[in-house]
Amino acid sequence: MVKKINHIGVAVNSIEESAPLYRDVYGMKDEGVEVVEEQKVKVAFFAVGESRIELLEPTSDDSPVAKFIAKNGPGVHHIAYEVDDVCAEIARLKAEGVRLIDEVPRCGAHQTQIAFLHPKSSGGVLTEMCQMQH
Ligand code: CMX
Repeated sequence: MVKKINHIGVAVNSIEESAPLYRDVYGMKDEGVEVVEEQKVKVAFFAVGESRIELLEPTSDDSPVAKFIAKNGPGVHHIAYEVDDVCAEIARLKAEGVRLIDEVPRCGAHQTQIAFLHPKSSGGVLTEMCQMQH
């Protein structure tokens, strides 16, 4: 079952241009930048209590985030829920009839294992299940 909101993903054109709002104006702790090659994004995390805002900058024109920005402009892109066992959770959700984007978890930022649910079967919200590596 889901434990908490691990992060909220926000699509941006440029982390460099967007970071000052989160770091300097909102005063959130900057947890650094990482490139997630597999997802074709550069990400920056800003801590908010136990959760984070994840800024997502596309690293190529065929990145899912580039497609999202082209269609909607920058803005909230997904919600990520933390789970103890992502494989068990997606098996459970599949059995509940939820449509999965990732049938097998893949590597996310900060050494996480992640799997996305399709927004068409999660109330129009792109949803990520995320397992921390311990
Ligand atoms: N939130 C809500 N709905 C979304 C969405 C989003 N982020 N992205 C797409 N959609 C909707 C579209 O609006 C569209 O709806 P309509 O048919 O009603 O217009 C539908 O989903 C299909 O969207 P599309 O623009 O045609 O795009 P694709 O089907 O090619 O891809 C998706 C959509 C969700 C399958 C794809 O973006 C995906 O696989 N995402 C998961 C991976 C990802 O987003 N990685 C980046 C973040 C990585 C990280 O956090 O590390």
